Amino acid sequence: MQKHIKQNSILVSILFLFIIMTGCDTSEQKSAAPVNPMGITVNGEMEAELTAPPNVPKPVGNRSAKKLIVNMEILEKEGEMAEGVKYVFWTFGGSVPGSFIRTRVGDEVEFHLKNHPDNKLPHNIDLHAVTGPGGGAASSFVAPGHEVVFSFKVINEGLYVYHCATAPVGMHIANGMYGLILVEPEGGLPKVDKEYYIMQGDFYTKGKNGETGLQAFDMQKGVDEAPEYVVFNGKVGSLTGDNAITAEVGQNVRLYVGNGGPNLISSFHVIGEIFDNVYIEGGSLINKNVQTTLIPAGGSAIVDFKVEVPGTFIIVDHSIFRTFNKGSLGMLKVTGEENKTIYSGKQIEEFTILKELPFKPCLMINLL
Ligand SMILES: [Cu+2]
Repeated sequence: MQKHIKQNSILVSILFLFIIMTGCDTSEQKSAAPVNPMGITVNGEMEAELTAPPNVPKPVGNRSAKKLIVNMEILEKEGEMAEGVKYVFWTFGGSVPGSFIRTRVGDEVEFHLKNHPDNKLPHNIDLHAVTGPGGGAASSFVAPGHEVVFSFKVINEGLYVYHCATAPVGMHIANGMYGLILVEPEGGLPKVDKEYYIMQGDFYTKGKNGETGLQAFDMQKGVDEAPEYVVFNGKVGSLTGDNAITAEVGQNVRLYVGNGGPNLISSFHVIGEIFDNVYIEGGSLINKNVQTTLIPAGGSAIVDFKVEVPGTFIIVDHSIFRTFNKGSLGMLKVTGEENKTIYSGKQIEEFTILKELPFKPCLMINLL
């Protein structure tokens, strides 16, 4: 009898513990439960701010979900690929990459896509942020002089590529028809001091790299994946000299980086910096302390880093011939106080006269 009572009391204790533990689990799950985007109701409407690279629109911050009107016009226009090299770019909003679109999860986007009357070809848009067949492509095919309207609910946060998906798709993308749409989470991304928009693309001209004059698109080079130019923001030098992006020592910098392709994968790197955070492939997973991040064609990454010392930091595709021979070179210029502890600069420059060698006494070898 006593044995039974003892067994029962042990069972009751175990059951009690189980109930407490189960109760704890339930409350934790409740507090960590993600917001269902489909349950977010929109509150009013606004027109989306659109920006040309390297600029991005203002952060969404704490604004509520809205009906967000995007007015975008496709323009086929002649521009400069490199000094003296002209090219007819096909653009979303007049720039390569196209206008940056900034939304938040739960927004209902009403997309107005116009094809300028002076354009020669029909186009459309496939937004990777859209959940639906073709990412909007099937609903957005538009002839020159016409406008189409379609709408979508923004369900997944992240940084997404958009591009033209009209045949031949490779040609439309290769002519510059791509850009980025950012979907911020509820309450927005963590604040930083400076934000920029950079997108890589590979270009296929009839003439070899550097051949001047108006260059036509070369379909065979596109098929062969053998670009003459690999550039950031649509041209050689888009982010160098006076076009360099800037920051001050102590600031946190965020780069929204995309890769339009159409063919190449980018090994994105900033020489002399380490990315504190990388939102891998533009999604929600954050990797820390990254030197080079891989960005697939039709993909993206968000990189954050604090700039600690002044100087010019070179932005590259670390498939390095592309940088020094095909154009994928940008600059981040940082101004402010030196910090000799973090980086000393050149400390010693020694010279040795090698008297024993049959050189003239004035010949010196720099040991550094
Ligand atoms: Cu197109």
